[in-house]
Order: sequence, then C-alpha cells, then structure tokens
Amino acid sequence: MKQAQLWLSSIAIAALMASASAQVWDETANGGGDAGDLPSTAQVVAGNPNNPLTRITGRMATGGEVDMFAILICDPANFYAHTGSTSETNYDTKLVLFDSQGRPLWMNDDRPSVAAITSLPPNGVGSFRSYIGGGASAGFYRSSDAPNTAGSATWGLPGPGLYYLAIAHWLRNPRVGIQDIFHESSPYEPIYAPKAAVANSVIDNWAGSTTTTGTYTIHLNGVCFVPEPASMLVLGAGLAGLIGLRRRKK
Ligand SMILES: [Ca+2]
Ligand SMILES: [Ca+2]
Repeated sequence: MKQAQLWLSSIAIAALMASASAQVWDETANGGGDAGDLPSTAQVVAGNPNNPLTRITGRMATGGEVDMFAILICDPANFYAHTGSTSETNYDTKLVLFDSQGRPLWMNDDRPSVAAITSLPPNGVGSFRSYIGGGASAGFYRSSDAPNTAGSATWGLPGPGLYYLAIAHWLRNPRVGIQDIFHESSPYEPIYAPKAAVANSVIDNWAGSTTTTGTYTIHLNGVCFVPEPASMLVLGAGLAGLIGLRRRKK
C-alpha cells in the first residue's frame, strides 16, 4: 500500500502544482525564453487543460520580434484575446489567430471603438491595442478582400481545440511567400478574415521591421492550458499502479 500512497500523493502534488501555476503564463518564467514567430517555433502554453488561461505576459525584447503561442480554445463561443491597457502593453500591437495547422483565421490591429464592443472585456482595451473575439458590432468583422464593406465577414471559430495566437508590432505583417495574408492598411479597426487566395495556406514568414521594443499582456477568455506530456505521464504512472494493484488482488 505504501507504493499506492506514493502514486496518489504524486498525483495530488501534480494537481497542486498545476493549480498554483494556473491562469497566467509568462513567456520567460513559464516558457523558459523567447517564443518563436511561426507554428513550428511557437511556445506551447502547457499545463492542466482543466485550468483556464486568462493572461499571457511577455516581451518584444528585440525590435519588432513576433511571439506566437499554442493555446487550447476550450470555449470558442466565449473566446476573446486582447492586449489590454496602454500600460499593460506599452507598444502598438497586432494580434493574429491561426488554426491548429497554422492557417490564418483572424487579425486585428487597432481594436474597434470601445462602444462597438458590445460585451466589453473586463479590463478594457487601450487605443491602438488589439482585440480578436466575438462581441464586437457585426460591421467590424470584415474580409481582407472587402476591407471597406462593413460585415463582409462573419465571426466564428472552427471549434474547440489547438490554435496559434501571435502578437506582433503593428508594422509586422504575416505572409505566405510574398503575399500578405490580411488587409494591411486603413481601416485598421476591423477584425479581419484572411484574403481568400491564402486562407488555406500556412503562414511562413513575417514582413516589415521596426526597432521598437516593449512588454505585453494578452488577456484571454475561453482559453485553457494545452495538455502537458509531463502531467499525463504522472497520471499514466498512477493508472498503471492502480492496474497493478488490481492484478495482484486477483
Ligand atoms: Ca518575445
Ligand atoms: Ca495596433
């Protein structure tokens, strides 16, 4: 029985550790370094998938660097991401959301006017900061092929699962080859769906440059931690132990 107690207590410790680190993810403290800018180098926000992830904090340490994170959207109907107040994020941002394959879904540079966000996020969103999610007036969702047509796109996500979320300085543009994926000039406030020509392509580079550096906070809703291989191993060992006990009883 000593062995079984040991297994159970390691499960309990793993659960405690997961809940202690729940909710907030820091690029350096939790991620161990700079997040990459493409799906292949994105930082995986790993942890207990039952825990909500409400914030990612990080830094644009070199001019214009882009940070991409793999996240689990567990409640797509209530998903939003935004870059907070002008003190929480001290530079002019852009947010871009990609699906589990790295194909583009939505981009916003400057959040719609606060009055147009009908379900206002709890911390508000500063000028030139970014907002992706439902809850804005329908006219702000637009196709990158019809940027001046209010409501030329309809908000939605494919469903619960893995997504890639990137934060960039507004002068950095996601691309496929030499093709911009989104509309990259005025108006900046709509939440853009990609250009149809590249909507099914995977991002492979970012254009543009700036020497600006800064720090950021991304507020999240409807997001959970990506299941962590280490915690699955601990649970697996516990299950193996229980199976072992059963067998011995027979
Ligand atoms: Ca970074
Ligand atoms: Ca912006």
